[in-house]
Amino acid sequence: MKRSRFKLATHAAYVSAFLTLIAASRVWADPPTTWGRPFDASLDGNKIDWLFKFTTIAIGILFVIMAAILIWATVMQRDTGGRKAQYEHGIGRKHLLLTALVSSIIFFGVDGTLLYSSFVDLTETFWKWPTAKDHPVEVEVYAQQWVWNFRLAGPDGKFNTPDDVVTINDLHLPVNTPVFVKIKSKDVIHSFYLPNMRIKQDAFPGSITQLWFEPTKPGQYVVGCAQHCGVSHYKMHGTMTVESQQEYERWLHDESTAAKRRFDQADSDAHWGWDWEI
Ligand SMILES: [Cu+2]
Repeated sequence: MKRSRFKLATHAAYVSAFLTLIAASRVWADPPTTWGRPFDASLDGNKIDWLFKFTTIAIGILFVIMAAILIWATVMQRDTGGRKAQYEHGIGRKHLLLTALVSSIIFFGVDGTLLYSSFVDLTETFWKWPTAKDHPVEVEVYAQQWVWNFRLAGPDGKFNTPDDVVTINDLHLPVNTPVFVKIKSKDVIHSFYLPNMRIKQDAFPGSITQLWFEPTKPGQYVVGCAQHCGVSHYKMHGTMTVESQQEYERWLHDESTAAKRRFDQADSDAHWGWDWEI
């Protein structure tokens, strides 16, 4: 009897390990996959992915340990002879210390590592804003129900002037160049989301938020809104085209020439840009 229970417990452990392996393989799956994370096409997205992987591994290990204890308790300790279950509240100081030790290892080992790594990533990368010497591409983003408005300064380098390139749901960027984005909202709270860049930032009416990233792979990527912002929230998405420096400059030149031609001083709705410093 004892032998068959042991067999059952072993099989259950195999199934748990197998399921965990499948889950872990999804974390590592390289692009493009039909499910799992969108692939990372940015310089620093790997830092975010590391946090995902660490969290999955830690939770996977804890899951297997907990499942093994539960399976052992329910299968191996099953009452077959009319014996009543016994329980206890823990025996004194020794059990208390053991509980405190296990909790501390999990808390500081898992949560502590995540907190520390996030803090380091933020201070050393994501909040280290590009300066003039990094020559970033500067973009103003104006969110509204339910489109993304993008503004590039054009050849004069100044925002809100006739040569600005203004587009709707269509962002063009050069590859391997830092991109500094400042965001505002016209109406409600939106969230500027670039899944392939592993970056996301809320857009508020009345204040400016910012983020930066560096695309490293040419291609077309989704620009999403990650904040439910009204009935047509699901329609609020655009395209980010990452291209070579030459292609980008050609596009910027053509668009800027066309923008100057159709500039209308009286069209106040079109002049939503703001001075970059503010
Ligand atoms: Cu939105």
